[in-house]
Amino acid sequence: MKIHKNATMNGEIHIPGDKSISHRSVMFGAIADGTTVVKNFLPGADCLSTIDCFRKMGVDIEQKGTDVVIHGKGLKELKEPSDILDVGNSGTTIRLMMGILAGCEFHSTLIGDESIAKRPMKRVTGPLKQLGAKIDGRANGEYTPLSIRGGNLKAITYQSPVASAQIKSAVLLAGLQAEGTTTLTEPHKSRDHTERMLSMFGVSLHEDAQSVSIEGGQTLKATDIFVPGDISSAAFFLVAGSIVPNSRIVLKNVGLNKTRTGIIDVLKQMGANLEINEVDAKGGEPYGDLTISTSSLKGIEISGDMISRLIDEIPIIALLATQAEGTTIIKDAAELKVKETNRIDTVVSELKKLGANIEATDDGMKIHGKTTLKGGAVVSSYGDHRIGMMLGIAACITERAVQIEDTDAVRVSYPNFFEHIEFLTKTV
Ligand code: SPQ
Repeated sequence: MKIHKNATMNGEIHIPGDKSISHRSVMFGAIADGTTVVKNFLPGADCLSTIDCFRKMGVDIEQKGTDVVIHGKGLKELKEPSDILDVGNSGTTIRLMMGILAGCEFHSTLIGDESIAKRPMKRVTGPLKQLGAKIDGRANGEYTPLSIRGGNLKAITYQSPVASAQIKSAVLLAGLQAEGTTTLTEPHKSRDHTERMLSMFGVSLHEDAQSVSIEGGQTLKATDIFVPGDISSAAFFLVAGSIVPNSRIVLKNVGLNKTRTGIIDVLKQMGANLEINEVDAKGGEPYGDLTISTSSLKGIEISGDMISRLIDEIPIIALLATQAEGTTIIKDAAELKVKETNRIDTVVSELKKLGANIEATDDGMKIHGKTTLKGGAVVSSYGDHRIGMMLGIAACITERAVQIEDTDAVRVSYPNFFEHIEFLTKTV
């Protein structure tokens, strides 16, 4: 795909449904009793992998675009899959599903694509084994393929070494099926969609600042879910609106859960012209409309507990920082190394090719702005949706055209991303 520099970006778009919430709506609907109706579901490749895996375990799921109906029969009715469960590119699918499978007495095998094969799984298989699940996999359960036979779980108290919603959710979903009360503590609070949605399905949890406890043996009752727009997808157009000259973009119905809004805090600290109009909290998740316009930005430091509130937005924040006066330092973000790609390496290498003054550090990066991005280069997403989209926005401000390889990766979380770029640049 070749993108040419655009003069302005103007208009209003509806950001597709939140990926994290869409995954959970299918998983929890599948293990609940009754019919769960989901609206504004994200029909991205990752969430479709989740649907496919639960269909293989005998769950009747109807999906038409953004409407999904799940006919759940409860946890006990999940069936041993006759085939391998393939999660594609989705870390959320494999890690959360393992938490569910940890309580199921049947056998299953999980695989994913080349990227999943490199991502660490012991962070989840470790605590699940402590609960009593039998799990094996390449490198002693660190990598896929993984095989699991669950059942007979006993509650644990677990101190997670990293703030991760995937670890927390897997442990809670196994804890739901264990004898006793399972408690997980994390260094900083990670996104809390699992806790919010389990409550909507009638499960009671006990939460304080960094811990959450769940009593085993509770059942889920079907409910209706409205999925707000994904703030991680909105982030690309929040940045586009700030850095493309003479722009104003309105983003409708974007999720504003505080565990995810680090990007909004960063934009404000950097001096962006951003208006927030919170609308509602339908389905336990707050959401609202965001209006962003071209801004004069300054560099800042991003570190500590802010990182888990914007971990997936760091690639696009790095681009934002190239257009800010001064230095932006991103630290405490070593988790970036174990995402779909090593996002410290891929962000730094691809932005350098476009002319950015950026350097990698052990746990993040330093970006010196403000730089004119020259472009005129061939760059790649390396199969990572967030890198592909960051490069798509970068190409809107480069002096010369950019050729982006492997743009298909955007299907994972934002299938109509390039259509939205085209729409906004046409409405001038
Ligand atoms: O699902 P996957 O592949 O892990 O997706 C990513 C992403 O960029 O979309 C991470 F690469 O998002 C994760 C996120 O980083 C989704 C997620 C969730 O839904 O629970 C939690 C975060 O991961 P983690 O490891 O911090 O729990």
